[in-house]
Amino acid sequence: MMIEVLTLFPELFPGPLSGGVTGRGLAAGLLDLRLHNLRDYTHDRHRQVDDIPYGGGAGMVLKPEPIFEAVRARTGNGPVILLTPQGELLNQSLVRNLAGYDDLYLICGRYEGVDERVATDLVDRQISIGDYVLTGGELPAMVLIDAVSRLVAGVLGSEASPKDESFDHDLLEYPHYTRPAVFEGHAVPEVLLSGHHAEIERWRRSQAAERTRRRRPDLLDRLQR
Ligand code: 4GX
Repeated sequence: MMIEVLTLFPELFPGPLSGGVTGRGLAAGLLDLRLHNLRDYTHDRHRQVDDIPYGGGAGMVLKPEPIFEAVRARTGNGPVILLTPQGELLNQSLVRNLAGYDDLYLICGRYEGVDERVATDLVDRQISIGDYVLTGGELPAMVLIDAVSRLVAGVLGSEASPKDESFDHDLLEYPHYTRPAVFEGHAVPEVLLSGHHAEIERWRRSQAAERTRRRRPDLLDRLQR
């Protein structure tokens, strides 16, 4: 899968994506991360990417022309995505959908944001990684790339399958334990040491259901709809 990123700070990439599963995906060429510096799509002497907002107010807004020019120069034909708190919330079902494309084009905004015509007339989707305010779209882009990458065939090794995990059945994960059987006086639940696979399965299901009910009742509400 090819993932292109348009940003004022290409040097932030691959950043944390260089380690672990994503790092191996990149090294193996299963993921092809291509960075584009927004400033390279300006033509004036000052390479200006931002301007003051019409109507006044604090802060600067990214100009439309360099962003439009960059996107029009792309080679891929998958969705163009703007990372923004105004977007739809990223969740595992959206991640699965995005993982189905051969390529993605991610636009990272800075400052107060981007000219609204980027949102209305250029991008295919606007995506938010959560209801909090960051300083730019680069960390959200990395979050999206990480989540999508691990679903790309071959990226996640055989050490873990994306099958029986949290959210794939709309529940939180059951608790995991490893050795020692007693740590600082805290024992591993007996059932896990029993070797009764059917009972273990039943216990895990009930733990997953109970912690979802307690911690994330919103996930269960969504299931009922
Ligand atoms: N999930 N931010 C983007 C600038 C901006 C604002 C509006 C485009 C339109 C965020 C998030 C996030 C802060 C990234 C504002 N760019 N992005 N940036 N949460 O907080 O995605």
